[in-house]
Amino acid sequence: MSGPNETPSPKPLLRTLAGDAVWPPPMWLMRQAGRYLPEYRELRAQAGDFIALCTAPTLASEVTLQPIRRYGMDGAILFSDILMVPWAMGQPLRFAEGEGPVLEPVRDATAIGRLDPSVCAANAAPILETVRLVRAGLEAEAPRTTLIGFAGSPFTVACYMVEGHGSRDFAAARGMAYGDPALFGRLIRILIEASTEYLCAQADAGAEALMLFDSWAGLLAPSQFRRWVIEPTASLVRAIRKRHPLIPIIGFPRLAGPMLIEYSQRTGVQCLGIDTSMDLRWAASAVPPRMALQGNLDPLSLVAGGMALEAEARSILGAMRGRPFIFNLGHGIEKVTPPDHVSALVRLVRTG
Ligand code: 1CP
Repeated sequence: MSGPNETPSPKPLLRTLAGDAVWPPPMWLMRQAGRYLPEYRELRAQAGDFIALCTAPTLASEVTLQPIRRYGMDGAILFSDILMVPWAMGQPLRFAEGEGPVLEPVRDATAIGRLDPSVCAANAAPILETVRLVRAGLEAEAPRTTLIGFAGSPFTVACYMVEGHGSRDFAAARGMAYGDPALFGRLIRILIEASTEYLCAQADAGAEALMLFDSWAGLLAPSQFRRWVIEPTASLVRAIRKRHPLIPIIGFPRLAGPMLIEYSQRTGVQCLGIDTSMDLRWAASAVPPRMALQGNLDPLSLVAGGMALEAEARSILGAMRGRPFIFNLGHGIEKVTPPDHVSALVRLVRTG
């Protein structure tokens, strides 16, 4: 972003986040570094487990840069995971093959009392080193690409911390939010503090924009959405802005539906990630006009490729022309995506 006395950034993604309707739109894809890429699978095999990969700066920065080299994306997202925040606060975590993340659940005051938000950024030192290496790599190889740091939003991270694993409904976490809101609120405040330190440290290390993944926001009833998504996100954004007043922040409250309107008005984010289920024209008409939108191609249309992909991508471009927009998926890329389909999509978006 540029202040009154600065020249505008030459980076298309940063210009879009500042409210310019850059066209053709900048693009990147959620989970663009990952198993669908042969070069990732090769490097992953060298690293051992997933946490080892996330905490090995040379390997993690290499993985982050792989899709930039292959496709010239406008955004490079730090290769890490939203669960590295609980890990950095001392909650035992492992990624079981084919099973997803497994944590030792925190469900009572004793377990929550053991979490220390003040050690998060220090324990995340290897991830912050990755940010430095990626930024240096981009300066050298892809000077127009923007480095995006990220964290999970407090609510979504709390879901995994309480549940202990992935879930369709996160009943234990949402149950705690109703049954013992004081305790759930304590966990949320710990996460706001840890995430503030962690995200500010990413910005200090060279992240140029930040994204908050709230993958499970859409599970909440409206009253709960206000209390556990909007208010904590607003506090987190305010706390980051005290130290990094200009850093653009992308909020992604997945499956928020019409609650997107309040989210856009009250959280202070500059850009909204839009999931696949949402009509982009509706989103554009419902939120402030200078607010950038990001999304929302169905990852399965990218698996299919051909005419189906072309029709979906063109419809998104047609709906978004003339407003600040970042082309992306509406959820993470599928493991079975042919890399050539991504090349075809990049060509299509680049011609506007
Ligand atoms: O073994 C492997 O290769 C692990 C697979 C994997 C990968 C590649 C996981 C485990 N995380 C990641 C990377 C990751 N996760 C990134 C990297 C950057 C990129 O986009 O390229 C990011 C931004 C995330 C964010 C993340 N992790 C989210 C939010 C987005 C979303 O997908 O909804 C969530 C919910 C997680 C938790 C998580 N980590 C990994 C898995 C399989 C899951 C989902 C678990 C579940 O709920 O079932």
